[in-house]
Amino acid sequence: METLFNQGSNLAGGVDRAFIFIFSIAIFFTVGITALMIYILVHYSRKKNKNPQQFSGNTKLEIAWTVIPLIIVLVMFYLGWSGFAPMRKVPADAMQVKVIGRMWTWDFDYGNGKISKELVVPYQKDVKLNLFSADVNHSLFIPAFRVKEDVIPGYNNYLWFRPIKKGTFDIYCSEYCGLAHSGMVAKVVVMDSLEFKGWLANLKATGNQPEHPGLALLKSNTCLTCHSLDGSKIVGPSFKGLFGRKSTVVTDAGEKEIVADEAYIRRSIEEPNAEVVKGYMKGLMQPYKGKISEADLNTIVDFFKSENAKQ
Ligand code: HEC
Ligand SMILES: [Cu+2]
Repeated sequence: METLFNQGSNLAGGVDRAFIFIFSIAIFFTVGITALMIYILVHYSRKKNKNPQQFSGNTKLEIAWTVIPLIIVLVMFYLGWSGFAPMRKVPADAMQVKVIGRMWTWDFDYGNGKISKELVVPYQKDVKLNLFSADVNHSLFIPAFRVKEDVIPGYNNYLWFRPIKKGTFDIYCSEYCGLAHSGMVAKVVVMDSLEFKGWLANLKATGNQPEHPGLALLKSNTCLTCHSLDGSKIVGPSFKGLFGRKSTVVTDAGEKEIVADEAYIRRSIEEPNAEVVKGYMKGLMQPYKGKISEADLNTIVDFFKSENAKQ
């Protein structure tokens, strides 16, 4: 069972049991009812039975078709409940990892500023994931572990599991969360606990740095729904490496080469459609002139500068 169904966690068996039972019942009735229908169609056709028969009432039959389905749904309930109940009972000594979902990436925070892009966990150890969202609704889904929980802003959700198989498994976001939702994927890596200790010790502490206020402004002005920070093109060009980047823009007077300096970035925010980056559509980005204060513009430009200095 474990290998046939690729069960990666202690909770997978309970989920599979309920699933296989319900699925088998569904197959049984689909095949059975279809066969019975065909049989009745042929056997009671008008050719063979010229005069229809009338009959009514059959207590045995009625009891049978009430009691049998009742037993079946009660078994379904029992299997469903016994698979689900342990998912909400977290062992007290579980290792805790904070998971932050945001458009469109996952961060796994091991404390002390150690943040990883991959969820790495020790083999056969109970792990509790504390789920937080930095923006909209997401959902953390690890199919091989049969665990899935919503990640909701302002609500502290959690899930737990004990990995029973070493290796690398997929993590998905399974709540539609905007343009690059389908790219919101990560991996969970299960390794020996010694190996895990080494990995954690080597993980550089990069977190706990306060967020740049310019980044906060990009988020609150929804700039990041159209511009990525990681180099991928969404609706507009990526902000990665923006400051100092050379590109071609289309203006009313034709094409020209620009270097994204402070003045250009300001113009691009205040009047984006005067100089349109080649390959992108005019009119998608609304002019922010008058909508963003002078001070905020400075902060945003400063963020782009500081990002550039990091590379
Ligand atoms: C509806 C989608 C959308 C939103 C929201 C949006 N932009 Fe844009 N942005 C674009 C598109 C498309 C382009 C490319 C066309 C152009 O240059 O006008 C662009 C271009 C830019 C450029 C020039 C990039 C380059 O590579 O030269 C900058 C800078 C920029 N946007 C900043 C922002 C900021 C800051 C915000 C939030 C205050 C924002 N954008 C919000 C769609 C958007
Ligand atoms: Cu998501």
